Amino acid sequence: MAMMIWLGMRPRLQGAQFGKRIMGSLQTIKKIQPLDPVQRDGEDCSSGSLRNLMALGGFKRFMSFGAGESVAVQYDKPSDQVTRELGVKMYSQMVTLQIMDAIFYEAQRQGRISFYLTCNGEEAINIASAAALTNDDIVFPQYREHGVILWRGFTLQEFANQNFGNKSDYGKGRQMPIHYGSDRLKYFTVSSPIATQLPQAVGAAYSLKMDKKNACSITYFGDGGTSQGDFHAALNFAAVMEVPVIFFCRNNGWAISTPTSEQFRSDGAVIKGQAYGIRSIRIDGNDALAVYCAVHAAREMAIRENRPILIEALTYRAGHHSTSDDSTKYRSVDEIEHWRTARDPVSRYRKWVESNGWWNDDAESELRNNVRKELLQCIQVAERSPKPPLSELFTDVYDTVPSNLREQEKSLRETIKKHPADYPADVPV
Ligand SMILES: Cc1ncc(C[n+]2csc(CCOP(=O)(O)OP(=O)(O)O)c2C)c(N)n1
Ligand SMILES: [Mg+2]
Repeated sequence: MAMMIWLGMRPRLQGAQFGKRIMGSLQTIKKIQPLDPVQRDGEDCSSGSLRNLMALGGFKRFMSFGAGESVAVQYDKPSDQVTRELGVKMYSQMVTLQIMDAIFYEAQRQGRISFYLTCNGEEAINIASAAALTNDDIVFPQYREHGVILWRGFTLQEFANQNFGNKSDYGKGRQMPIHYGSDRLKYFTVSSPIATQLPQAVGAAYSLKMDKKNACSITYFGDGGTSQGDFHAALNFAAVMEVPVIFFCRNNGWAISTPTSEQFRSDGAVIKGQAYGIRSIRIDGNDALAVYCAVHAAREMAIRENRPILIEALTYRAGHHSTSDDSTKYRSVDEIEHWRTARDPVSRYRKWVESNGWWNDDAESELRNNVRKELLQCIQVAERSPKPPLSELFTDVYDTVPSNLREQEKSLRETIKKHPADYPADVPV
């Protein structure tokens, strides 16, 4: 790859020696900033300080380092890798994601759906990482990655059906909104308990390896997810079993109202990957091109070398945690505003697309109008569509419904008969 330079380094180079070795060995690595905690000896390297570094524009693209060997990645000309067609598609999907988030959020506020959660501020992570995968790769999401399934072809109607829990929802209305999933798109259904998806992704990667498939699995999780036992078990298994899995950590600074500084004392997630012997990369998650290049490179390494890769993307949760949260109660409005404007990944990426002559204001308003129109139409259809019947509440777990579930169904029907006003009138009993 002309634009990407990989450096295999000897282990345990410290501080300035480490930096010199990189700089000395290849003149082209000029843009890499000292991100590595080893290089920033003596400084406070909590993820909070890295975040400040990022806010100050402290690093341009990304740099990575791994256990036992250090690997540096840089690209000078992203346009070599991101063609016009791909670049414009990525931008269009980021805009679609923004519009979708804004409209579904409003629909919840109007009481039309029970819950919603946006990925505001993380659009680059969502779309650019998805763009770097192939459709054979298997995705294990947390819940703030609906742009990944959007990229894979989940339609606006499918999103609306899930959020309205109607009879066309693949989960048959048994889950809260935003619990998307699709067999067709190799996207495992969102499951709310944090980090359960990580060991599952490792198991799937192991099966891909056994079957000698040219594919990897990828699992997304937040900074909060790294405090779960499942995170540690998954990393250890993946390292020892040498499986092609990408651990994608969205370090957005918050786990609901808990800032990263109160979640852990390590230097973010990247160091945890290293501790398990996993090659780990830290990137600027608000830089779509960096995300794309990192996932593209990680995928190649994971599959070619049968090894796990961890990517920690530094970003900021620019929205509330969900519609059940008001984040102004625990963080300043100025901080949120800064990230929503000056650090917005979508307008930042737009600048690059525009600078290539691929986009303009007319294209922007046409896209926004079309997506808005289509989504409102899908919402109308989803809202009018019948709900799944009550009997579906008890199916799909067991091959034959066991007696205790049959009893529960009977008891539920009797209760509904006694108190019909307390049950939704639009669910066929
Ligand atoms: C095992 C478990 N514990 C607690 C929760 C409640 N919970 C839901 S989301 C969340 C925060 C997760 O934060 P993070 O992983 O950083 O993801 P983010 O919301 O920032 O994208 C918590 C604690 C849960 N769903 N599962
Ligand atoms: Mg978080």
